[in-house]
Amino acid sequence: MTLPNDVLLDMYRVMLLARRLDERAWVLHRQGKIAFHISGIGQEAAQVGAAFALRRGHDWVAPYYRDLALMLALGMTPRDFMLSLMGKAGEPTSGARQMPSHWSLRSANVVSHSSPVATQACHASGIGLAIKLSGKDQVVLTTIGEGSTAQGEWYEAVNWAAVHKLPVIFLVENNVYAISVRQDKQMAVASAADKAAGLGLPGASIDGLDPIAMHTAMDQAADRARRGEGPTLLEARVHRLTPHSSDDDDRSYRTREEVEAMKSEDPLRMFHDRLAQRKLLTVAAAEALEAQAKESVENAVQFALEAPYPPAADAAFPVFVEDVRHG
Ligand SMILES: Cc1ncc(C[n+]2csc(CCOP(=O)(O)OP(=O)(O)O)c2C)c(N)n1
Repeated sequence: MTLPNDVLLDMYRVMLLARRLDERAWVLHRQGKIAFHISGIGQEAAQVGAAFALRRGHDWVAPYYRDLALMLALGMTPRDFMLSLMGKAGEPTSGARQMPSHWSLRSANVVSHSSPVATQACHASGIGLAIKLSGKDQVVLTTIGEGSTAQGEWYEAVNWAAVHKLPVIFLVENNVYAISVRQDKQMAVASAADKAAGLGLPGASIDGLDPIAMHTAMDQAADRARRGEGPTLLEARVHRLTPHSSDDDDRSYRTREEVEAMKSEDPLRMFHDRLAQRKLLTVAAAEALEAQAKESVENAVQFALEAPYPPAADAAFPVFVEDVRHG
């Protein structure tokens, strides 16, 4: 499928916005204005390609913490993100009750995930079963890092979806590291997609630095799911261009040369160059998008800095229910 020019430009716009927001979050962390950040820099193309292949607002999504670009593509705003980073009142992902980047967005059927990795895959298969039982034509996308595909929950979720032909797309964003642990210490196969063979569903490994390739693979997987043919396992090969999180120093487990080599394949810059070569993105248009992204990021930062914290009296609600009735 050939994507229209305005869609390609919109993909670039979202990737750029995600990058600038993410970079700003690192600065806020270094300034002591936020406590924690977990970054998606380097994974934007895979996420945006995937999101744009969904019927946004109709399909369901059970994402993982690195999915800032995916969430923006689904309609989350920079203000929502900044409020959640700062734990301010009105932040939509958890009402400031858990760490940032646990996501949730009602308007796009995005369900929040738990901190134990891989549990979102079980949520996705459960939602897939509900969709199948109700006869709707929705699909569920769930994303995960390759290290987390070693978890029992992930195998159970994929197995269940394959057995019952549920409309789920399992997308593995393979950035080679699970914090400090390289892929060859996480799995005995070359690609996370190879795991599909033993579980009875199709699997494919995609260049996750290319949003168009990603979109094509996702589109086919979504069609398959809507036809009732069941789940697909996709691996997007991506780079993690930052440390695992703001609490991590990646100099202890990877060389600067390795990171620099990855930066030479920056998906944002590569997509920019591709669109420019095809004369879809002029210098003026690229500058305008930069200015827009910057303005929207600074506006969100200012808004969140000035926003109040939630009242302390609300801290336990609805975490603990005070009035429990039995029978
Ligand atoms: C069940 C469980 N074990 C350990 C952790 C701590 N933890 C958080 S992220 C992470 C690494 C996950 O790596 P991967 O799945 O490859 O995703 P990436 O962070 O590389 O995108 C670990 C071990 C956790 N949150 N949950």
